[in-house]
Amino acid sequence: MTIYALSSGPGISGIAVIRISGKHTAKIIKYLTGKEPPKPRIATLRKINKINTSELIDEGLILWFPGPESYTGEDMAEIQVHGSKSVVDALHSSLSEVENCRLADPGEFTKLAFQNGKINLIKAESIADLIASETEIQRQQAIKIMNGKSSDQFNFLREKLLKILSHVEAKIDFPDEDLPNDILDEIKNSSHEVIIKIKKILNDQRVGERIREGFKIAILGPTNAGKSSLMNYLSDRDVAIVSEIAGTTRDVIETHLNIDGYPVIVSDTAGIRDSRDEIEKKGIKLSLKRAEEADLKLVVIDAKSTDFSDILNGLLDENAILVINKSDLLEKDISPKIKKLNHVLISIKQNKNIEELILKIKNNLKNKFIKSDDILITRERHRQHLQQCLNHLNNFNQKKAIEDFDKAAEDLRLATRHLGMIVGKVDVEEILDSIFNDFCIGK
Ligand SMILES: Nc1nc2c(ncn2[C@@H]2O[C@H](COP(=O)(O)OP(=O)(O)O)[C@@H](O)[C@H]2O)c(=O)[nH]1
Ligand SMILES: [Mg+2]
Repeated sequence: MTIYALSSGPGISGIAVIRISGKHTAKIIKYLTGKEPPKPRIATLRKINKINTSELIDEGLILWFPGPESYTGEDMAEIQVHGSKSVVDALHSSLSEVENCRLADPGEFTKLAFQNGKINLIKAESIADLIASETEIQRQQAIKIMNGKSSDQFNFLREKLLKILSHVEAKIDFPDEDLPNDILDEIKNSSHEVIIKIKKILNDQRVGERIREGFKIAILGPTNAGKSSLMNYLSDRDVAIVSEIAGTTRDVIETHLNIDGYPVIVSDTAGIRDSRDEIEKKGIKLSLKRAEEADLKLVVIDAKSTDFSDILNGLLDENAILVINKSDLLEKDISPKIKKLNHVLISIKQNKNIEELILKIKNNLKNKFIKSDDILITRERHRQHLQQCLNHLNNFNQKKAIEDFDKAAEDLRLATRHLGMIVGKVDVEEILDSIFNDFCIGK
């Protein structure tokens, strides 16, 4: 099967790039241009006709990449034409007429690259991350991992485990031979070393995932405190409805922001109060769930409020900032009970003191995103395999007696397998689809 797809972005552009991959690629170029493929990897201007006619679609550059020296490892071509919808449609329609040639699925080019051994799984994921990256810090993380930063580490640990495994298996194959003491020591030291390394990798405060997915800020508090107003202020546009009618916001509203280069997802939530309205109650439940998932909570209250519910009190932990809004309405001091809590007093209406709040948010972000070269995990998938690997290694380490060698070997095999699954060194068909489905078509 030969596949094709628009690889550049949709919409009008100066140039559009259409990729073709598969064994019919050379034949397709011939159909389209009436000529043999040009010299490999040299951009060559050709007239591109509708298939089997001499009706010109456009003039464009053809790049011919004979396999296996191509992105997918198969014969490939990239056709650069003018980036209009009609040109791209005409070319697509011609390609669809070729037998055994079809539109690519999302991520299919990269999936082929993985299946043909051109890239490993981590690299495939990081290509998706690079394409999706919106901020500088996301780009930096994706490119480092694409360059093998984490694959190298995981492969290094896996090699170590394989070496231990070979010693243990030797003991199983030749049970009468005593393993020299230094080899037993080496097994112990090596497995201990791997355990310590993995623990260190896992103990990363999930910075990699936060960078990839965005740092989650939830705006919470009672109705009418100014939560939606704050959301709109932060995002510099009207994303949420602001109204004096309590209970206006019911669904969680999300917006993606770039604060000093840090990717942030802010959610505005329904005001927390006792409500009999079923829909509002559902909204309040969602708010509390957001509060649990958030990396940082902005608990907003009205400066004139005197009571402070248990729910709100429960939200104030080290990952929360208490924001007291509507300072413009204050005639006397805020209630002493609330005043003694660490807080920022603002007025969104009069634009007062909001800079201080933003500074606090930024400092919180900076502390959570502490730059470290030790960050190797960017997805829950990595974390789970690494944790499983660690569990099996711990089991392995607990087996002491010689009779346990068989079982110990099995623990090691499972540990090695989980490390391998991160990089894609074992049969991983079942996890492939979930990874490549995240891509867009043409990648
Ligand atoms: N006086 C005053 N009113 C505000 C301030 N911030 C928001 N409001 C008003 O308070 C009401 C409720 O605001 P909203 O953002 O919808 O609150 P939410 O229910 O917490 O989302 C609206 O009428 C806003 O215009 C402020 O700083 N001072
Ligand atoms: Mg609201």
